[in-house]
Amino acid sequence: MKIFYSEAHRKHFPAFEVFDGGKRVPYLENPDRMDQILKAIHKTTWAEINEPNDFGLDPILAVHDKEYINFLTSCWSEWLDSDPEIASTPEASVFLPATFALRRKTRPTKSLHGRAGYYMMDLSACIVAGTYQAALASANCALTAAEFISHSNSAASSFALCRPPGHHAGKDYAGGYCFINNASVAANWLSSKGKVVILDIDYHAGNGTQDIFYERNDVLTISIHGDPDYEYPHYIGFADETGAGIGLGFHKNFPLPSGTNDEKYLSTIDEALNMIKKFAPNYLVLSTGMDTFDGDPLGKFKVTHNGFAEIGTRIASLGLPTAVIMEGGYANQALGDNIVTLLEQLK
Ligand code: SP5
Ligand code: ZN
Repeated sequence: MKIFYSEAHRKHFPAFEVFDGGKRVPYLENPDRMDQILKAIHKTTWAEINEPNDFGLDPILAVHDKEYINFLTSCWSEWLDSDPEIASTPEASVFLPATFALRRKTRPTKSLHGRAGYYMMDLSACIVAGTYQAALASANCALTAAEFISHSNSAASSFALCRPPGHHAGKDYAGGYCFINNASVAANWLSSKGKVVILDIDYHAGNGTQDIFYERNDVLTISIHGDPDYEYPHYIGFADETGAGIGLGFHKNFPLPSGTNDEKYLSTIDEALNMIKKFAPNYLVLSTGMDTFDGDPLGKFKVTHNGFAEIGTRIASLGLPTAVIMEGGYANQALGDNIVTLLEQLK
């Protein structure tokens, strides 16, 4: 299986994030996640790791707002320029706003903070010097994985080992460790070549992906996740959100209870797969988070290692060209083996 991976993710390693209550904790979405995955991948016989190609900004700007991308490009240097002492103060070693734009009747204002609170949805998408470069390389991994499956005639799969992840990033906002919506950029790129479905199996609702395709009928989006009634991102991912305009009926959320185990999860996968078969897409983009794992520090599901193998088997039974896009998963010790067991079914 072709795997697309860039070392650029190492440039994005904020010292901390902020949890509810204002607690500073070490950034859970860390480079060690990739090292664990690479370690497991190197143990297999079928993996072929490649650098991504550079697609330039056009396919990214086909999904994201230009001013938002401009903000990501320059905010770190603007932050440094705002106070020459900043780089050496541990308290300010990541860039985060402390005021957020409420609802949509707001606008980005000129100041750095006026754009930051507008373009960011929470306190877990910390920006440091290398964030933008890492995010671009991550998007290129997804695009290269999409390009690979578009060229092969059979039901080939590819794996984009993306970091930072993408599914919480919307057209004009970052959040939840995500800056550029890698899966959406890849799916949108593929949509000029055929019908695309994005199936999001990260533990958290794929709010960014939902927003981006909500009014489109050429890309079906499905997300299986912890019910927003108790889980982040809290305000989106409910069962009654099914698309709008011509996109009505082309989005589906499966909010699941805390404690969801393999059996419950797999029966939900089967429902999702039935929807996908009816849609009859040409390509599958699989937003793959491993944070549904029993033991993930951010999740409340109980999916097991064997569960991931079975999820992979059932998804593979669709027989679709599949670009697997890495999203979340924070039980680093188990992360590599979990993703590899899923990939093994799709190779
Ligand atoms: C890509 C991805 O999986 N992003 C997830 C971002 C989740 N951020 C949520 C932060 C809420 C922290 N709540 C702490 C509970 C720890 N027991
Ligand atoms: Zn997640």
